[in-house]
This record gives sequence, C-alpha cells and structure tokens, in this order.
Amino acid sequence: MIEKFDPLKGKMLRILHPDGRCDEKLKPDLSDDTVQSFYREMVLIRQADQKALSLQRQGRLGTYAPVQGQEAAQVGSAHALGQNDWVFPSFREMGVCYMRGVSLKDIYVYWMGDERGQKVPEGVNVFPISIPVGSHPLHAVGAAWAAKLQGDGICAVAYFGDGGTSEGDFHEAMNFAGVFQTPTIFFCQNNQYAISVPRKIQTAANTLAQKAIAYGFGGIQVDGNDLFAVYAATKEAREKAAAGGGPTLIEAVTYRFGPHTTADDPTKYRSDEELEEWKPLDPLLRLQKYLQGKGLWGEDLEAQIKEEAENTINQAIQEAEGVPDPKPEEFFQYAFAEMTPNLKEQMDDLLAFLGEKGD
Ligand SMILES: Cc1ncc(C[n+]2csc(CCOP(=O)(O)OP(=O)(O)O)c2C)c(N)n1
Ligand SMILES: [Mg+2]
Repeated sequence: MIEKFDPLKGKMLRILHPDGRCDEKLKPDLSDDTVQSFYREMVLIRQADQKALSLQRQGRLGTYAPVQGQEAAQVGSAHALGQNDWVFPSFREMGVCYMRGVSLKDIYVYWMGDERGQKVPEGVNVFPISIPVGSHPLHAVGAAWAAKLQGDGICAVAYFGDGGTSEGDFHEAMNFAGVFQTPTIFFCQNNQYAISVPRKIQTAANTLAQKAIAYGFGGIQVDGNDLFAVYAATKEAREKAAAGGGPTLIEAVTYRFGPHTTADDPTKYRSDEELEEWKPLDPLLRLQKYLQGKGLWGEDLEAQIKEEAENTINQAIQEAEGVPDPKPEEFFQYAFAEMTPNLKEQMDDLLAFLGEKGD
C-alpha cells in the first residue's frame, strides 16, 4: 500500500472520510469492539489533555504541550506497533506514551515538574521524551540498528513534528537508516505549525513524506486525523521493518487545535477561519460518526465513556499530587552514575545552607 501513495504527488492515504464513510477495501482488520475501544482511548486522551491545561492555569502543573487534534495519529500508530517495539517520543506525545504503557500518573508527575515522571517502568519500551526538537530520531535509529544486529525482530519509532524535519539530526538519522536499512519508523505529525512557523515555510518540498526518497526508502503521507489510515500505514511499515525491509517515513497530516504550549497565544499567528476549516476534520468526530453508523455510538454511551475517563484522570491526578517532593540532594545525584567532585561540593554547600536556614 505504501508504494501506491507517491508522496511526490502529495497523494494522501485516507480510509475514514470526515462524514464517517469508510473505504472498506482499505480498512484495517480491526473488530468493531477494538475500534470502539480505540475511540474510548481517544476520548480519554482528549480529556486528560484538557485537564492538563486547566491544571496549568490553576498553577498545579508546569508548561504543557497539548495534544488536542492529534489523537488519531497517536492512538492509531501506537496500537499498530508490536509489544516489544521501542518508542522515542517528543514532548507532544501524551497519547503515545499512555498507549504504550506509561501511566497517566507518571505523565502528570513529569509535567508537574518532577523528572521522576520520566522513569519508565521496566518492560515499558518508551524512551524519556525529547525536548530538543528532532534530536531523538538518531536515538531511534541507534536502537533499531542494535535490534537488527541482535536479530530481535522489533522496530523503533521516532515521533517528531513538521519542524523536526528541518533539523540536521533528522537528516543524519534518515541517511543512516537508509544506508544500514535499520528497522525504524520515522513518524512525523505534521500539525501545520512549529510554534508560529507555518508548514509552508518550513520547507519548499511539496510533502514532508517525500524526504524519504532522497534517503532511498519509502515515505507515505496519510490523513493523520483518520484512525484507520494511520493504523494501516504504521502496521505495514512496522511489519516491513521487523521483517528486515528497512525504514519508512510516515507523514501524518493533522492540526494542532490548541496552542503550541500553555505559554503560547496562537491567535497571534493563525486565523479563526483556519481553525474553523479544520474543525470538521476532528479525529474524534469522524470516528464517532463511523461508530454511530454501525450502531456503536450514542449519547448515553458517550456520557458513560466521558465519566469513566474523568474518574481515571482524577485518580491519576490525585496520585500525582500525592507524590512527595524530591529531596534537595537529588538535584545533584543523578546526572552521572557517580557524582563528580564539583557536584558533590555543590550538594554539600546546599545541604549546609539548608541546615542553617531551614527549608
Ligand atoms: C533544538 C531545538 N530548537 C528549538 C527548540 C524550541 N522549540 C520547541 S518546540 C519547537 C517547534 C517544534 O515544532 P514541530 O517539530 O512541528 O513540533 P510541534 O511542536 O508542532 O509538535 C521549537 C522551535 C527546541 N526545543 N529544540
Ligand atoms: Mg508542528
């Protein structure tokens, strides 16, 4: 399927249409129950995201990068991966991290300013999120190369944005992946903006997916608000990678409904009209219409799904807020396996100071 969608021509894979109609020939093999459970998860992510924004406004959470609008791209791709695949997320991937096994509690702990939220439990193959834009595709390629050498039969996925494709590290990672045929998926969520920089001036290329061609492997542009298209393309890329077929670049075309972060005001650089144009393409709305057509969605069910999500989220927040503060010495203790003499001296100074002055 990926070969059929020539990214140079901007031919985008779409399976689930905005009005809820579905191209049955291309629809991935997912049961109705599974699709309904994906919808539930998308609702949960949207609510958890909204909650993070309101906690930030109440001073209970730090600067936060919202997901709203990108739920299909995240839930669809995360579910298409194998159990042991590795994920290398950037900062807007609350949905991916949650789907791959990071707890909501830990996600909130991190955004509340406590790095211990990034300590991923054993067996959860999610790397700490990357704040430097576009740097972690290199790590994903390294992990994929190691997996290939060991014959693990897994792949590694780097999640990044449209802006990430302008970073040198991204191109080095793509080049290396092409030469060494590493089992890597480059998953780009093109949400149309890199803070205030619109996609059209991010690159002169017609699509972001076509950048794969220069490095000698396949790229595909998919409707990133279409759960089925995202799932199908990721699944195919995953199977190809795990079978030794090398890397793939997926450009999921989507839209960030919210601000870049809680420290941003998007009205300064984009119009209300543009936002209105994207609203009918909302990934949740589309899936809701599809489910409704199958008799698998209604107002009562929606209310129940939302209530369940609310309970899960409130529980996670309670747990996150209950985590005791880190000790002051922990600022110094974890940068190196063993503290350098200089760090030790700084730590001792601080502890002596606190000893004199109190907390
Ligand atoms: C190397 C680097 N340069 C600049 C920044 C500041 N910065 C943070 S997010 C961002 C834009 C990223 O845009 P994109 O890759 O499209 O991802 P999105 O935020 O849209 O998800 C920039 C420039 C950074 N974090 N890292
Ligand atoms: Mg972007």
